[in-house]
Amino acid sequence: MPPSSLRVVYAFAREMHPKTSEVFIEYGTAGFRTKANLLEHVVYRMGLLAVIRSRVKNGRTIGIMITASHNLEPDNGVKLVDPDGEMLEQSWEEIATRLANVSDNDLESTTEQVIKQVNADMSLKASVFIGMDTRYTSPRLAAAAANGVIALKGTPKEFGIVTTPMLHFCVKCRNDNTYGTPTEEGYYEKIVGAFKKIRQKLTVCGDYNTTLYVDGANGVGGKKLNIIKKTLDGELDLQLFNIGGNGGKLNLNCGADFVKVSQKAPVGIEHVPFQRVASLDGDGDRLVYYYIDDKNNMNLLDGDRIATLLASYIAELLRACEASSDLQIGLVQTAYANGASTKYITEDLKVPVSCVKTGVKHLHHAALSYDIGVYFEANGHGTVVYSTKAKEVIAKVAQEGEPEQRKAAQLLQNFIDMTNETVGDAISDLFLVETVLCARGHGVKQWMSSYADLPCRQLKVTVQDRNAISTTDAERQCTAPEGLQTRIDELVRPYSCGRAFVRPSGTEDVVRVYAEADTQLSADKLAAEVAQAVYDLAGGVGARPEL
Ligand code: G16
Repeated sequence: MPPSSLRVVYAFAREMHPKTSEVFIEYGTAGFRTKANLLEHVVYRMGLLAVIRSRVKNGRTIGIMITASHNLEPDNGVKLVDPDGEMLEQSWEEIATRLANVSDNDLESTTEQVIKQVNADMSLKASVFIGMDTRYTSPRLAAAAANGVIALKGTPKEFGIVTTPMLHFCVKCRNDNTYGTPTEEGYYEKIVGAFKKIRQKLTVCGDYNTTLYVDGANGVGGKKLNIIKKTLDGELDLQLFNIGGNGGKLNLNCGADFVKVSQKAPVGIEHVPFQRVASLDGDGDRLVYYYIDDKNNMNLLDGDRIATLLASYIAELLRACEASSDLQIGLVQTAYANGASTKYITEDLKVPVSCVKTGVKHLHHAALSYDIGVYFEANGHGTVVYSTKAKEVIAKVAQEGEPEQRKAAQLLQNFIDMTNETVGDAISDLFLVETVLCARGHGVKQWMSSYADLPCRQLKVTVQDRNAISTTDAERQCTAPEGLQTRIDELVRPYSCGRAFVRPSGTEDVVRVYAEADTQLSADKLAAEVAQAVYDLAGGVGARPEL
């Protein structure tokens, strides 16, 4: 593409997707996220960037997902997906931020600079897959992304409404046809197909029952499960709630984030004591479970629980294959992981744990250092990644092992097929969890009994500039503003099993506060005290948090 053709980049921008806001926007934890009306020019520019990225990757397909995931309806967002279905390489986030913030007048020259900087061969073909969630602002933004792709003579392919993990899956399949077929149907075929295969090998027993309630957060995940439900041949009886309709609003008082953060049951769900409920988030990339007990208490089974459940089952199958000494399994968490889960993983499961910064991109990267890496954020965002070596060892046992070993290895192969290895995926994770519970004949009580969570509380504080907060040590220590960490240390000291940290959110304009302690009362009090310290020392706005 000759440089003169870049003029069209400006023409499209000025005529169709002008930059109308001076608000600086940054590529954060999961791409750009803000009020939807501030995003059109940003998304258009990400269309341009996706084409450049595709050319740098020799014409391999790049993904653009229009979603603000767990955020409420007025927000929206955009993120890029790399050829292997992973999040955009981190070194490109600065480029994305630069391109998103230049004026329309400087867009052509900045695009040219970026092309030179990354050494993109603009004569190559470029392919970009575009997906969107159910927000009413998403179609307009998806069109802006497609225009960005067209402006640089790339080929956009629109997938319409899909879950975020489905788009990641399709991008991966398009670039690696051994992984699956790059369509929504291809996704069902692989993930749901593997679930059905594995269920035929298991007998429903013990306290496991096949009825599962689902909170769809009024987003895309519930809608897709409604399609899947009809194909399950009775292996799992999905009772779907909050799947849009009935005036339910996206992520409002429902969905995985609400359930995890508020530690309350979502609205819109019938309560039956000890009934398993799976709660998805708005774009279907997070999953937590909960149940209400006979005393009407809410019991949360979050990302830490899912991680331990999956890791222990995989370890069990590896032992049955007699492959556990050949393959190193490891677990990756963030600072939000409940202290009790980390203790259980290291002391009982004897699986090594690493702690990294919030953001699936960081967890995914760390998990790749193990032969089998299980990663989950406590908020329910995670998956399992298997190295080529792991897949080869398991395949060999499935072919050549003794009968019992072969059986375990074949189960493990189905388990791998059921896993969306590209990114955290609520639907795939739901099938993985249901498989383990069914294989063990466990209901929620047994699942819950593996360890006792330390009571915890999360709060949000609004400050003038959340970037005034800096952190280190996987966000467990605060380095700025001065004095805040010393204050947090003083506040934590009197509490038994006390722990607290603060960090700026990368998806909302807030500072997040996390605290845990030996009782719920103490965790709540500690969180409120730390929130006050943030407010006082980091420029709080609005009402001061109350104790
Ligand atoms: C995104 C990220 C997650 C992260 C969450 C909250 O989730 O993908 O890794 O934990 O945001 O991030 P923060 O605390 O920085 O706001 P989602 O489900 O919203 O895409």
